[in-house]
Amino acid sequence: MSSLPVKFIDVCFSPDLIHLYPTGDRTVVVVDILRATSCMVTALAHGVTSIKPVAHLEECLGLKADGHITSGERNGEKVPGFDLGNSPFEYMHEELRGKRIAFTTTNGTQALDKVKDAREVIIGSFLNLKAVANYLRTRENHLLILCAGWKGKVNLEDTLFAGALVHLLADDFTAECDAPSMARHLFEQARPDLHSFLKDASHVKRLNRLHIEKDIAFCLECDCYDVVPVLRDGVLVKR
Ligand code: 3SL
Repeated sequence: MSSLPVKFIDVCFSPDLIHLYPTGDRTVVVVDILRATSCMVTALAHGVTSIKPVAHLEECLGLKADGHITSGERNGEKVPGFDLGNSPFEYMHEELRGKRIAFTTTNGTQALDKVKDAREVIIGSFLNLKAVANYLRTRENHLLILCAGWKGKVNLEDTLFAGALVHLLADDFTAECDAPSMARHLFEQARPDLHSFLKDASHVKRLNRLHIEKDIAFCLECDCYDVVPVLRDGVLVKR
């Protein structure tokens, strides 16, 4: 009787810890629930052709000359001179269909930059949770979930997503250290009402000051889109 090879799963709670994790043999799921990866998933689901994640503002602005829509934020707010900010609702507009976006954010695109040489990079959010889990079941690679956090610090919402994904993949992957079960326990506690669980989360408070409660509610909705963004040649496209 032949047994299937073991596939390992791990969770990195902050991009500042990424040096502890091998990525050359893994699929890395980058997650920034509020709001970068939720926006990326929404944009591709609504017909944007591609998203080029960039770490720096100047590089992003420079891509305008090349026909890109410039988008993103710093500290939650739209950058002066950019076409779009970082609300998922901005990425639902019909006129973005077929367009290429250049995207830079405080944490999400920085996290992506740190794993750009991984075997495979995909984008996760609650909006495409099941689609991501279904895709990962078909892959032979080991798995790392990278939480974008906030400026190197751990956050609750990305950890909850990691826990939700660990929960869905429990029969398919084997945990490598304690991080997956920590995230899963937290998710199981939060699961009955993610929104209430997160009401005192630091980034929720930060975003509430910008009066974007509806973004938070939307980013916590599960399985709105059957889309898995994958990084190909430095650009995110629909798989
Ligand atoms: O840090 C990021 O990448 C952003 O998603 C942060 S914010 O939600 O736009 O403030």
